[in-house]
Amino acid sequence: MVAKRSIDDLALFGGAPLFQTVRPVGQIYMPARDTFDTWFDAIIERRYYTNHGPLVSRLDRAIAERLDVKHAVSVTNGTVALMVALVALELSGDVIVPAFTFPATVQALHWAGLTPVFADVDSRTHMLTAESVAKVKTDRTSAVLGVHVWGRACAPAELEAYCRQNDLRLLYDACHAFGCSFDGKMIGNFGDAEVFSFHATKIVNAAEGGCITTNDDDLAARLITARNFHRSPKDQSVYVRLNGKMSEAQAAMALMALSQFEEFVDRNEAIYSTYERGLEGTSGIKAIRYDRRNRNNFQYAVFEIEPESSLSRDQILDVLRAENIYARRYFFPSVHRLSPYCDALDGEKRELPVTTSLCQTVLQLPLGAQINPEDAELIAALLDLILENGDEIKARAEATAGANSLRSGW
Ligand code: T4K
Repeated sequence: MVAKRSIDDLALFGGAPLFQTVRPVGQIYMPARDTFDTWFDAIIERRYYTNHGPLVSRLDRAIAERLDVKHAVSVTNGTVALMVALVALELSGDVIVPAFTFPATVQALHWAGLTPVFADVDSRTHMLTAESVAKVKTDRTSAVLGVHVWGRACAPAELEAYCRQNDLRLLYDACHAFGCSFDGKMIGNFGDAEVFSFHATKIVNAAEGGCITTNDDDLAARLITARNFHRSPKDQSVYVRLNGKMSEAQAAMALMALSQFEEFVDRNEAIYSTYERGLEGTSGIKAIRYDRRNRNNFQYAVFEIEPESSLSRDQILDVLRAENIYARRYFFPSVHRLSPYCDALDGEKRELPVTTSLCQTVLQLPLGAQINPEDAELIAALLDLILENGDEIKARAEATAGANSLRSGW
């Protein structure tokens, strides 16, 4: 791999791609093959594959210990974790939620028979604030579902105080935030409950997996029944039923990932810091920084394309993609612009100006097992070249647009 020195070298204009193989967004960390075999051989020897097996119990204990929380309840994935938590919280009516999130956050509310009410997010943190929540709260509001976007905590002190004063439950989607802390306290301890994802693209890779944490004993008891068809002793209840049980195979993968967690975080941080340093002096792009006083998992390298850039975020993505750099727009489109949610909104409620703007400007760079700091250095240098020569790239791309299959139009 050789750094590109001029825009003539860009793959968009016929040069060889910077990378021969794709550099994706997504953690995709896997254990060594022999470690994997050892754990899976043991499952096969036990001949016990699901229904609250020993590895799931061990994982629940390991998570509770690591996050310093009383209860951890593992389930099949992060979306199911949200569904189980919402059912166990026994909510009704409206729940305030950001539209700047993965659709699963909102789909889980919908599934649980609740009405999502969107609040805008803060332009600096990309998350809900007590002020934005207060703007949309009504008598029908029963809870707030905050999202710890990019692994940073979503205003825990502020939102907890607001929810207490207004008699609302507070649930957090912490799918990005495993192993992160805020103000000396691990994420997993905030609100009534918090929900994590162990999808392959997350730092704890169980292929699919998820977990709910809480310090509330009664809620934990309800979570445990809710994930297991919400069975009553005589099987006579009419609750919404759901199979959310995690399998032994998933638990084994999560436990293997936990045993290497610090190593993954260090690796992520080295890549993230390379991007941060490499793009420090580049105009038109801004890093969303991690507060080093907290623990971070550095899963995401998030940048915003600023107004002075002559190329839009989507045009930059096209240039990168031609180089086999699969940077992404997260989240796009925002959930309030997706059907059926947009159909139910009228007038002012459709306007979430910060959310809408972030969806046009946020750029997520590759970070994880398939990237190393040397790749990140090359990607940062390439972005610098792209942003410094935006006008010329745009003019050339527009002139050749007919000959290229450009996604966003130039
Ligand atoms: N709340 C939030 C805030 C979330 O971000 C998510 C999920 C949830 C809730 C729900 O949690 P889960 O129910 O998923 O546990 C991904 C993931 O599927 C999803 O877990 C994640 N968030 C979401 C943000 O992203 P895609 O459609 O973007 O993934 P995909 O297939 O495009 O993969 C990304 C890159 O990783 C690709 O370049 C390919 C590569 N990849 C992917 C997989 C799955 C691999 O190399 N190997 C793999 O096995 O959704």
